[in-house]
Amino acid sequence: LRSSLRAFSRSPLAGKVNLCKTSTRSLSTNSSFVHISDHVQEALQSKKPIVALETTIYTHGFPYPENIALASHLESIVRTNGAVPATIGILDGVAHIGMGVEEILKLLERAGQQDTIKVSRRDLGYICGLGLAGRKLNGGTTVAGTMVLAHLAGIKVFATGGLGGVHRGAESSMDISADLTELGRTPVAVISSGCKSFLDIPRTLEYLETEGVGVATFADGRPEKEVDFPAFWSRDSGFKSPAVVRTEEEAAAIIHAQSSLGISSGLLFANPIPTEFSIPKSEMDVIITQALNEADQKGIIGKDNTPFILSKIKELSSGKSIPANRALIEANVRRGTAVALALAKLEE
Ligand code: PSU
Ligand code: MN
Repeated sequence: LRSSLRAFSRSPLAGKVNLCKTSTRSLSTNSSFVHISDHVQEALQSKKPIVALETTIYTHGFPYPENIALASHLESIVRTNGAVPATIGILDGVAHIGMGVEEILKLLERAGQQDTIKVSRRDLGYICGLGLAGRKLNGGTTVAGTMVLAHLAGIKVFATGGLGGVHRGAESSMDISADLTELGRTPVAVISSGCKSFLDIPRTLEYLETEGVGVATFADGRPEKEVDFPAFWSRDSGFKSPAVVRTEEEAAAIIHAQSSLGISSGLLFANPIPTEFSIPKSEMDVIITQALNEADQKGIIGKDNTPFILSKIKELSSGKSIPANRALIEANVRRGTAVALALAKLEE
């Protein structure tokens, strides 16, 4: 092993690998495609804890102007708990890591408009390339898109609401969110409330296992055997979590271990919705079935499927799901911030 490592260190690849490693902390802000804000750059340099935040939830989830209130509230949760927020999104064909207030306003006020696109991994080259060519589009980044950009900047912790997953009927539609493959290939830890039960939760867990993604749910005092992988509005999904963590320190230690071991896949930490906001699964199931039927009848597939179902659910629950949605995102951001703080301590 030692001699092969020595041989490797002399090979031309070695320099490149090193370059890659160090460049994550010194990526130029002057790229035509990526802009890392001053506040995020400063935090990276001084090794302050940073929490990445996505923008598809604002452009394709919450309507304007509620999305603005949520965005600024989430940033303030990160700040008041001692970390630096990095809201990530695309403006005029440039990927912004750490958006400022004006930039957030500019992206979010065009939520729901045709020219504000939902940007997953596959769309990043497209939207940034078009920007260079003079067609300047804006976009909200999904979990996958946000992970790619967070990793580019060297950010390891990312908090959001819900994760994409394997859709019901995926055995014929093949609709599996790119969030899952992204978790398989990009070393960023995502804190979310699991995924919505309009998805196929057991198959989502199987897929994550195949992709080599560590999935652990916060126990919140429950005995390990009773901890389900959460289903967004409901704390329980009927499916056990593959692993359990008790504290944010444990989560941070896992991130640190995985990074020290050189494992390049991501991690998923599931944080069940606060009990007082939890909506019983039976209640949500009725609404979800109706939303799924409608999407099916209307033939809504591909990237439009998730936003369509989400807005249908909102409509059918007559807005009841909104406070729950907001509460769980806030709880995830709080937890994500605590994980980032604990990780920064380990990395001192
Ligand atoms: N699930 C939610 N809320 C969301 C999303 C998913 O409960 O806002 C968004 C996230 O940005 C996620 C994306 O990454 O949808 C997944 O979309 P798709 O299934 O098309 O990959
Ligand atoms: Mn999909």
